[in-house]
Amino acid sequence: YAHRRGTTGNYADNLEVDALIVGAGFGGVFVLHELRKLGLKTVIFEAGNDLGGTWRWNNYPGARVDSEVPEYEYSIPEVFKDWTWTTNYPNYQDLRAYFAHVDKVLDIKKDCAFDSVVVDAKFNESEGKWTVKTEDGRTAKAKYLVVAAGFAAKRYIPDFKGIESFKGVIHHSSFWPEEGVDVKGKKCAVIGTGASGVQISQEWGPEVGSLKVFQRTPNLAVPMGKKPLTREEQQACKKHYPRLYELREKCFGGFLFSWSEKNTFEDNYEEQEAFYHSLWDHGGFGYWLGNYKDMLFDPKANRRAYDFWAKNVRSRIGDPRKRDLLAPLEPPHAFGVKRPCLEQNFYEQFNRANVDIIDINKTSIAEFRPEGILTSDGTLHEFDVIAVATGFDIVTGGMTNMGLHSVNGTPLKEEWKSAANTYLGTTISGYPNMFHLYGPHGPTLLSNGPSSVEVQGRWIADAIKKIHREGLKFVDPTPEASVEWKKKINTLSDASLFPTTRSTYMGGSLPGKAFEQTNWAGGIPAYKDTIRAALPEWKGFRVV
Ligand code: N01
Repeated sequence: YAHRRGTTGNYADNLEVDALIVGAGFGGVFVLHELRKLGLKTVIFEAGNDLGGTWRWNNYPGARVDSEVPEYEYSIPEVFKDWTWTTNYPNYQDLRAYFAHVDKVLDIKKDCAFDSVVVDAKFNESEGKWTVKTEDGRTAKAKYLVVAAGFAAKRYIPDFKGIESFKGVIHHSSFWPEEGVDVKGKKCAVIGTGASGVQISQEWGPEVGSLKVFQRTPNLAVPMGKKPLTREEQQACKKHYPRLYELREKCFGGFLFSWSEKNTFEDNYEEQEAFYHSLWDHGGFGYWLGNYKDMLFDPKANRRAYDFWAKNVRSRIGDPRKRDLLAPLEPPHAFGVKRPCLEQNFYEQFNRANVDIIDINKTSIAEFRPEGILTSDGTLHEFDVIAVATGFDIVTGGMTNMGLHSVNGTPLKEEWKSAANTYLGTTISGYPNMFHLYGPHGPTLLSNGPSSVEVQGRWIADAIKKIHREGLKFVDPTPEASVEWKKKINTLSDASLFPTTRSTYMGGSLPGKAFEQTNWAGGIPAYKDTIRAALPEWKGFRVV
């Protein structure tokens, strides 16, 4: 975390609070706001030096959100009423400015301890409190612990041979220097073609001397549809925002659209083409989570959607070799079982003579050398700057790497070695009074972040309110409830095509990590109903 340091923590040693939140991104800030309404003394421990979570860390070239505003913001009227965006897909600078605005309106930072990296946390049943320790040796006690670490808190850098010998500039996408890196005229490489790799490549193409993109799996990226937004058009719509925020929680992914009511082959070919085009031309995730309702379930329907994707993308790439690598005729996997990146002009970059794609399935990365990367065919690719965009210990990594322990003293990291287990995607058996959001077994990666965060954040606040009202010491989900929840997670996922491919939904890039669904694949409305139903009678909880 070193180079995100700067401010000192706001809290001294031996802090005692009602609730301690870990993480000052969308999730943590929302929960703080909710718990303040209950009159609880609450603080956030944040590893970085400011608000913003993922947008504090991910400032790589071209970093931009893939959910549209105003869906991608809080539904809090005091916050949205005086806020104006300049584009429907804000970049990381816009999002940082948004968090500064949130702070100005809600006075969030006064309850934040920055530079506070949590390394240990245990609950004492007789005391009914969590003891949390930070890397710099501070201790805090709280009745409630809320983990809001997000799905990308722990970066993953493959164990490339000789990586430390490279003499040029090299950074992981989520740890890019604040001051940026000058790439003008330089020999550059991007490793990985997830959303981060696609966005960096797209940004670098016009600037660099040369660019080589190391690809393992093509990203089945779809057009973003970015456009400018005026202040007037936003102001004119604001009276509808409360309704809009109600609506987003009624849509599968927490966006303002949902699946088509039709299956693919209920339409003839021309009708399918017209429907696909309407989604494609609009841009955004519509071609994914607003497609025919059987697209993620029926292999034939999925293939039809893939073929439309390939036809459109292939027409944008001039060179046949690059075309076949970036958008092959045969699908590398079912369309949409890996999150499609939203691109602006990613494919056009490869029409530049100085931009190339390297298929690491054919010529793998053998080792790093001081001058660059040696591939398995014996070619030494020389570079000045390398972006490692290989992703994260996705979804679970934030929670398993902060020293959380069960009441029996077992580290969560151990317990989740072969499988993650939660109850309701908000609690874990053996971790009393601990809640999490936008993490394992919630709609998380299959949703618009703020929608998930608000559904889960309000539930957490209501659970805590109920504990208070009923004078309870703690609540802890039972192991049986946790087993049932896991079955539900798997049943939802197994009905779809998700388990056919390793993806960020199914464990991600980290070698050796369990191949299992870590997200609720049933959509936000069903999720909300399910978690809400558990609360009145504490269904599935041991109550003390
Ligand atoms: O990471 P990823 P990310 N050698 O895990 C490859 C969201 N996000 O940072 O596909 C070489 O998706 C790996 O290959 P493969 C995003 O939606 C959102 O891009 O596993 N390559 C893949 O290409 C996602 O949910 C936004 O075969 C290796 C890439 O590295 C999450 O954050 C922006 C490799 C990793 O892709 C993470 O996205 C950025 C190896 N050993 C991120 N190991 C927006 O809002 C892995 N790869 C726009």
